[in-house]
Amino acid sequence: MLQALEPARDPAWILDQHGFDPLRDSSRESRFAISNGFLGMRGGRTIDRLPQSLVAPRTYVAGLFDALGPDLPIPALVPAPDWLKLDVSFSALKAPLTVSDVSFHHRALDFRRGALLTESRIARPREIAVRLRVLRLVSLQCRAIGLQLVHFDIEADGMEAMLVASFEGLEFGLVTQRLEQDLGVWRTNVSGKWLAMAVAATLRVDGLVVAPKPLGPFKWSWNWVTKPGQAVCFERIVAVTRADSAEEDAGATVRQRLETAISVGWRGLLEAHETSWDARWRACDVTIAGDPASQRALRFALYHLNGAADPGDPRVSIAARALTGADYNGHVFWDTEIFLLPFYTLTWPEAARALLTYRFRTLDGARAKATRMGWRGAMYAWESADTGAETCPEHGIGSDRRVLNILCGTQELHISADVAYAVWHYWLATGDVVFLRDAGAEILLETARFWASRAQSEADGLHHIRGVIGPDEYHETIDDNAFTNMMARWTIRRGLEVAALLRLQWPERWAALSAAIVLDDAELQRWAGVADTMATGLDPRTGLYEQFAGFFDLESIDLAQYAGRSVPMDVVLGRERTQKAQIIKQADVVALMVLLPEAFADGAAAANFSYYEPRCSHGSSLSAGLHGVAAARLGRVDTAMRFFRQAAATDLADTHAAIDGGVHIAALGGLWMMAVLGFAGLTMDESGLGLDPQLPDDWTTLAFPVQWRGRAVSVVVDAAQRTIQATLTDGEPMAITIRGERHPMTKQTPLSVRF
Ligand code: IFM
Repeated sequence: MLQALEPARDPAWILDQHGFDPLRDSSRESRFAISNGFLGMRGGRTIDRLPQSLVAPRTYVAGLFDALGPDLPIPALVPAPDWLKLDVSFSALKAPLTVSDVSFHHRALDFRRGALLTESRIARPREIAVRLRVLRLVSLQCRAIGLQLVHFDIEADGMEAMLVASFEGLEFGLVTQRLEQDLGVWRTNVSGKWLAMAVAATLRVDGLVVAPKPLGPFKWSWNWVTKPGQAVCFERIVAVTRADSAEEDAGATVRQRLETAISVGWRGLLEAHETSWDARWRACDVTIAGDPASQRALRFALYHLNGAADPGDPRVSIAARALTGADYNGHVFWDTEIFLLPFYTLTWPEAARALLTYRFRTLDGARAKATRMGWRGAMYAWESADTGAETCPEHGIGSDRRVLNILCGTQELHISADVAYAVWHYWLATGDVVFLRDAGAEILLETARFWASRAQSEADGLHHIRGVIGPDEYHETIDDNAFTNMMARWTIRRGLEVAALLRLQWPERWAALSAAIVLDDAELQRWAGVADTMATGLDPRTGLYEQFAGFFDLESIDLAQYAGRSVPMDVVLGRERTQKAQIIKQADVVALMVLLPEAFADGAAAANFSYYEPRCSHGSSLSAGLHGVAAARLGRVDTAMRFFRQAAATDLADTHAAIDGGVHIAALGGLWMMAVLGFAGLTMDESGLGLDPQLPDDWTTLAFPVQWRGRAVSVVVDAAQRTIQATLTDGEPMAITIRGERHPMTKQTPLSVRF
C-alpha cells in the first residue's frame, strides 16, 4: 500500500502545502478538492482531523438539488454525508490525542493520478508517535466509487489501539428512508431525488484482517495491540448513487456498485482510476517549457477541468464552482458554455456533448421562461439547476453588504446566445451529425426565435434589444448592449443556417421538427430581417462598439488611480456612482471580440481593446481569461501574460482571495483558453483549424493536443527554433491554416512550419 500513498515528486504535477492554517484552510479545502463530475469532495483533513478540529470535508453529488423549503424555492446542491471520518485512540494515553499533538501535516494534490495524498505525524513525547499516510480519490473510471486508503506507523509497543471509522452528517438536510450498518438511502425534502450510499471498510494488521465491531449505521471499530514495525492498513470503498425518481431503486443500484467495486479490490480500482486519468492527460495536457509557475497553474486548471465533467450524465452540467464548494448553490451559468466548452469540445467531445445535451434536456424550461416573460422560443435560465427553470435569486447581499434586487434572472439574456454559440462550435469541431440533427438544431432554432421576438423594430428602421444586463453586470436595464445584440444577431443567423442545412440534408427531420415547433418560411424570413437590421452600436469611423446606448456619455474614471484596492470598484464608489460611470465589471465588448473576431476587422480589435481594457475593473474572476485571449491575439503578449497570472492567482494565491466557496472553474477554463486560443492562436471555423502563435518571452515551447472532427492533432510551438509543428496523430488527412497559409496534413508526414 505504501507505494500508492507516495505523491509525485515532480513539482509540475503536484500542488502541495505544509502545516495547517485555520484562517486559510477553508480556501485550501476548495483548492485541494477531488472530483469526477459526479462526486466532489472538498480537501479537508480526514484521519488527521481529530475531535477538536473544526474542518469537515464535504461530499457533493452532481444533480442532488433540493429547495430549502416552500418559501425558499431556490434549489441548491445538498451535501451528502461525509464518508471519510476516522478516529484513532490508544487506551494507555493519559489524555486523548488532539490537534495540538499534530506536529507535521503535508497535503499533496497529485494531478497526474487525480488523488489527494496527506501525511501527518501526531506525537506526544515519551508516550506515542503516529505517522499517517492517506490517499483519497473519487474514481474517474467508475464515478460512483470513492476510495480511502490509510497507512499507520505507530511508535508504541504493547498499547491497546482502537480505530473508529464512521460517516458524518447522516441526517444533514435529507430525509432518511433506510439506514443499515453499511447502506443508507435518503430522499430530498422537496425535489423528489434519492441518494444511496454503501460502504465496505477493512483493517489489516501485518496483512491479517482484523474483525470489525459494528457500532450502528456506517460505524465500525477495530481493536489491536501495537508492536514496533507493525503494518496497519485501512481501506474504505464507498459507492454512491443518485436517482431522480422513486422508480429507480437507488438502494439496489448502490449495493450492486459496491459489490462490483469490492470484487475489483482497491488495487484494481486505483489502477483503473489512474488509467482513466492517464487517458485524460494524453488528450489534454498542455506543456510549457521555460515557465514552471505557469506550467503548474495550467496543470492545476486541467486537473479541475477534467474532474468537473461527467460524459455519462447529460442530466447535469458544471456549476460555477464545479463540485468543490457551496457558492452559487451549485447553479450553472454562461461560465460553462463560454469558458469551459472550448476546452471540452476540443479535448473531450464526449463531455462537451453531455453538457450540451443538458441544455437540450432543459429546453422546455427555457421555452417556459420565454413564454412567462412574454417572448417566443427559448430563453435559458441565467442560473440553472436541474429542470431548466430560472433559479437566480431575486435578492442578494451586494459587495457593499446591502440587500439588493438581483435582476439577472430577467435581464441577463445573453445566456441564450451563449448556449447557441457553444452548440454551433461543438458542431463545427466534431461534425457530430446525430447531436446536431436530434438536439442542437432545436436549441439553435428556439434561441434564434427568442431573439427575433425579443428585438423590437423601431422608427429608425433598426431592431433594438432594450432593458438588459450584459456581461458587465454593474450596468442594469440598459439598451442595445453590443455583446447581447451581436450575439443575438449571430444566433439568428445560425438558426437560419441550421434550418437550411436540415432542409437540405435531413428533410424528414426538418419536416418533423418544423411541424413540432410550428416554424414556417414566413417566420424564417422575418428572422433574417431582424438580423439584418439589428442595432450594433458600431461607430464605423472609429471602429468602436459602444458597450450600450449611452455608455460613452457616462463619467470617465481613471481606474489607475485605484490600483492596489482590495475591494471591487462598486464598493469603492458605491453602486449608484458605478452605474453612472464607464467602469466595467468584466470583459464585455472584449468578450465579443474573442467570440466573434470577424466582427472586428481593420484594426477595430486593437481600437476596442485599447478603449475598454483600461475601463475594466475585473470585478469578476471570468474577466482575466477573455482579456488575456484578446491581448494575446493582438500580439500584446506582456499584457496577456499579466492576465494569465491574474487568472492563475484566483485559486492559487493565498494573498487576499478567499476561495472557500469553491474553485472558480471558469477562470480555470480561461487559463486553457489563454494558452491555446491566445498564445498558440488556435482558431476554428468552417474551413478548419488555424494557428497563429505569439508566445510569452519565457515560454520556450508550448505543446498541446486537440481533437478535430474525429481526428487527433498535436501541436508544438517552439519559440527557440521558431517553428510550429502540427502532427496528425490519428484520423483522416486534413488541412490546417498556419499564419494564414493552408497546409495539408497526413498521418505519415508531420508538418513543420517556420515563423
Ligand atoms: O457567470 C458569472 C457572472 O458573469 C459574474 N458573476 C458570477 C457568475 C458565476 O461565475
